[in-house]
This record gives sequence, C-alpha cells and structure tokens, in this order.
Amino acid sequence: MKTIFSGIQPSGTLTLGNYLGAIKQFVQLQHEHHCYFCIVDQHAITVPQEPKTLKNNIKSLAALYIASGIDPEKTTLFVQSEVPAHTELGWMLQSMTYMGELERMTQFKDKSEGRSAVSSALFTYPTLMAADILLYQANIVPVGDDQTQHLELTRDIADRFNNRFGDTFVLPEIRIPDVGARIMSLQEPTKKMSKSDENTRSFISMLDTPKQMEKKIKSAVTDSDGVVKFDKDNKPGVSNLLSIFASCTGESIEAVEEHFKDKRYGDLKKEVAQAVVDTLAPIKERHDELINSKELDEILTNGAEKAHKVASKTLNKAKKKMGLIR
Ligand code: ATP
Ligand code: LTN
Repeated sequence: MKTIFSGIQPSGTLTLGNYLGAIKQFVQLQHEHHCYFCIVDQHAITVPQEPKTLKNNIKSLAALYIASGIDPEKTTLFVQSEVPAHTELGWMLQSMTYMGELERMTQFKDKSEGRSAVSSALFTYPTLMAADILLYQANIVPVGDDQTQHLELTRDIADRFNNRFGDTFVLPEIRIPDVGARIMSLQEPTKKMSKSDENTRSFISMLDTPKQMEKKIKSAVTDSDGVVKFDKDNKPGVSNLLSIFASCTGESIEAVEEHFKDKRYGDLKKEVAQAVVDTLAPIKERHDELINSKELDEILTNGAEKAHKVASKTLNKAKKKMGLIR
C-alpha cells in the first residue's frame, strides 16, 4: 500500500481532460492505496479569480470528485486553504528553490505570456505544489503529463532538503495514464484542453448538457483527408477524438482504430459524443444532488481535520530540521 497525493485547481468547471487525465485514475487508485485528493484553491489564486465564482468552484469541484466515485471513507478529500501547513512548508521550500529552476517551468511561461500583470505567486507556484506533495510523504502522484516538470522539481527540492538537513521527505514518483494523459483542445488540437480556455467550444465541461457535448464534438477540428487513423503529428484532431473514445470506453487505441477503420468522420464524431455523454451524464446528475448538501460540507470538514493531523507532523519535523524552533 502506497501513499498517493494529487490536486486539482478550482479555476473553472472541470473538463473532460481533467476527468480522463486525472480523476479517472484517482478513482481506481483509492481501492489499493492510501489517498489524499486536494482542491488546490491557493494554486487557483495565482491568476485572478472572482471571489463568488471561486467559492462556487471549490464546492462544485468537491461534488465532482465524489460524483465521479471518490469514496470519502477510503480517501481524504480536502480544501488546501483549510490546512495552513501547505503555505507554511511552501515558504520554507521557496528558500531552497532557485530562481533559475522556476524560470524554466513551461507552465509559468505559458500562463504569464502576454499578460501585463503576472503575480509572484504564479512564479513560485511549483514550490507550493512541492509542499502539497511532501507534507503527506506521498510515494505516487497521479497527474496528466503537463505536470511532469513540476514533479521533477518537487523531487529535486526534496532531495536537496534531505541532503542538507537529513532525511525528511519521501521522493515522490509521477504516474501518468497510458491513454488520456493529454486530451487536446477541440478547436486547436495541438494545445491541451484547458478549463480556463476563453473559447468554450474548445473544451467539454463535465457539467455540459448532452446537447452541448454533442455540438462541441460535432464542431471539433479534424482535417481534410477523410481517413480515421491515429497519427498525433499529422492528424492531431482525429487522434484526439480516438484517444477520447479509447479512454471513455477503456479500449486500447489499436482496438479503437480498428473499430473506426472504414468509417467517416461524421460517424466517428457521433460515437465519440455518445461515449462522452455516457461517461459524464451520470456524474453531472450526482453532482447536482450533492452540490448543496450537508453531506458534502461534512466530508470536507472531516477531510481537512485528517489532512491537518498528517501535514502538521511533517511540517514540525521539517521546521525542527531547519532550526525553526526555540
Ligand atoms: P487550468 O486551465 O486552470 O490551468 P487545467 O485544466 O490545466 O487548469 P488543473 O487543475 O491544472 O487543470 O489540472 C488538474 C489535473 O488534470 C492535473 O493532473 C492535470 O495534469 C490534469 N489535466 C489537465 N488538463 C488535462 C488534459 N487536457 N488532458 C489530461 N489531463 C489533464
Ligand atoms: N499544478 C497542478 C495542480 C496541483 C497538484 C498539486 C497536482 C497543485 N498541487 C499536487 C498534483 C499534486 C496543475 O496545475 N494541474
């Protein structure tokens, strides 16, 4: 039994990409491991958030975790800002992270590009992420493949701390799904599907109606050669639809390619839309029941309490090692 930690930002309504790349594996992992899943609201504020919307998104994300199959009996589900150890350790780790390391982060480059006011928190974001993971002594961190660089930095920071102050943190390993690790934008299939994309046609929200999902998939960008084949470089749009279908149905890419071999793009889109609706519609239904329930509040309160116990133990150990004691 290993310890697992992962987090999702309440920076908008989750997309199909978040579901297939992250939540779907969380649900599987909870049966075999000791899991912590976090709503990383302090990461979300590294770019401007409207307070009322953020508050709603936190609740909605919690409901989506549960509706997708996260079992609060098995898993600790909590909100990051309710466990202060995250920002405390985050600050300590900032003191041992170099500017050059943070400057190399592609997520920072992507998110700061073209913005006139970039917060310093967006820059130091990866050290808070390292704190999230290291506080729970996580062995495995399941994420989509866009987080590889952040995970490598987390390991470097942990290793540096251990070398300088003595063994303190477990070095975590990344876990990326075989299929669905990078679902692409439906409108620009060379870009990842992202919940904060301004073009709402580029992503499927987990709370879209079946009609909206069908419409978005129907208008997904493909190509003009008319052959259904998996070829990420030359046919990114079609390959993305095949990945979505494979991930939703649990089949391999090869089997899916074979299934669609002599079919047209219209047929492909119809079947992909159906697979997506079948996957997401029951989750939305459960989400809507949970969103204003007392049950959800209780789950989060209990989760924060359990997380706090574990996190404060690691925090105190790290403070002692650094000399932050009387
Ligand atoms: P934002 O657009 O606000 O930056 P995001 O949609 O990229 O957010 P995060 O909250 O940063 O989502 O990510 C949550 C999890 O979902 C992470 O594990 C991330 O790797 C995964 N993920 C995000 N987008 C995708 C995608 N398009 N395909 C697969 N996994 C994804
Ligand atoms: N940086 C991640 C979200 C995140 C996370 C974490 C993921 C914050 N803290 C800890 C795994 C473990 C993202 O942008 N997707």
